[in-house]
Amino acid sequence: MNTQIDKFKQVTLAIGIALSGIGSTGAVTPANALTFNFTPASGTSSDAIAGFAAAGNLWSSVLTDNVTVNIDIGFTALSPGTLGEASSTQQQFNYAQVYTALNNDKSSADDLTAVNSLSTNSTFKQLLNRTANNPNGYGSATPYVDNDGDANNQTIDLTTANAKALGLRGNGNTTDAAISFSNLFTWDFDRSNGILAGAFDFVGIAAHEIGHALGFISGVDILDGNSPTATNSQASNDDQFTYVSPLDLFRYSSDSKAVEAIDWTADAREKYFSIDGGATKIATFATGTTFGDGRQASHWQDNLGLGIMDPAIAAGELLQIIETDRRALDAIGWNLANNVSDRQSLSNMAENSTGNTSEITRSANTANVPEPADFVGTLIFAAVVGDLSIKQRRKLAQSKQATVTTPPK
Ligand SMILES: [Ca+2]
Ligand SMILES: [Ca+2]
Ligand SMILES: [Ca+2]
Ligand SMILES: [Ca+2]
Ligand SMILES: [Zn+2]
Repeated sequence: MNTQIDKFKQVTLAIGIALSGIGSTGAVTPANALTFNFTPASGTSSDAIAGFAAAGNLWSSVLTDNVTVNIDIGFTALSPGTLGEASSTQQQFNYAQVYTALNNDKSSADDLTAVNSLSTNSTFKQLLNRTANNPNGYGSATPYVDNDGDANNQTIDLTTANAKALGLRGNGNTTDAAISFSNLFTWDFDRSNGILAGAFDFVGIAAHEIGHALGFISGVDILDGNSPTATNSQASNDDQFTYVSPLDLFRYSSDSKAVEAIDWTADAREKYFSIDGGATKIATFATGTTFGDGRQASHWQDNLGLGIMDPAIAAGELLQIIETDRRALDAIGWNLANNVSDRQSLSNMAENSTGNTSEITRSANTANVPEPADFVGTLIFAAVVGDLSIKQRRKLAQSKQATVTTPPK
């Protein structure tokens, strides 16, 4: 009954500017503050600008890294049926750099567990499928262990905001994400009195998009969108898929756990977030638009109330940042605020006074969920994963220039 929130683009790579800005971060931002620098397109309404600011505040209340995230925002007439568009800027690093950064960034018990689960070699092992050189056959869906140590076993693809949280790049003027909402839909900009039936939670969905920018992404969407289908037989070798995200380092299945590897396959087997090598399942992930459950892998599994990174939402529903979301962001390099549940209850639980964030689910909003007739039929963020042509990415990955490419608008 829910409608899909978005299709999140992972289009742009910024190559070769690692570490250039480090050392200047403390000078421009106050201590322990995650700040958002929103740049509205001309014509963006004051409601929308305020809505983005409120969404940023939801994250600033739970994350404390000295990071400034630059986001271009817009609120305009998009193509019919498109709720909004979003994309992030991403940058690739060697796995060893990311491991070291995660290790240095530890600030919670979860961080300790998470880093302990990671490979201490310069490469990592993954369960993979659908590659041209799958030993089970060209493009085969049968998973295999890829531990050959080549490019996709030693590269991590981070959103630039995530890289900042890990100290892998400094604050700067680079656009970290671009988010546009359609003004052709009915939005509720005010969470303080719940979400109107038939309207969508602007602040919650903006926070969802920001969550992607902060690093809640999976490169499995790249594999899912660039593997052979009935109409396109082209597969690529494993070493082309250098898009494992930090969150993917904690993506497991029972099969991958058995071989002590992360699960980076595109198929519908259950995948889950685990910070202890797959032993403990914190929450399940969506598994892919083409070969998975129909939702982009850069989300929690649909319809289980797993958090703000749920792939779908009903009109009238209030989206919440909950414990699962915070644990994911914590593990990939963000620092959680102390007493985070108290702060959450003040800032994020607008219509619920029971206090404990982790226990608040969609049921709090049941009264506001409209009848099916009120749902908007297609509510899809525009970019399709299939647009993420491997060819384009190859070209970008090979241009090792000290340039930054901003996301297409
Ligand atoms: Ca490989
Ligand atoms: Ca309202
Ligand atoms: Ca952390
Ligand atoms: Ca951090
Ligand atoms: Zn999304």
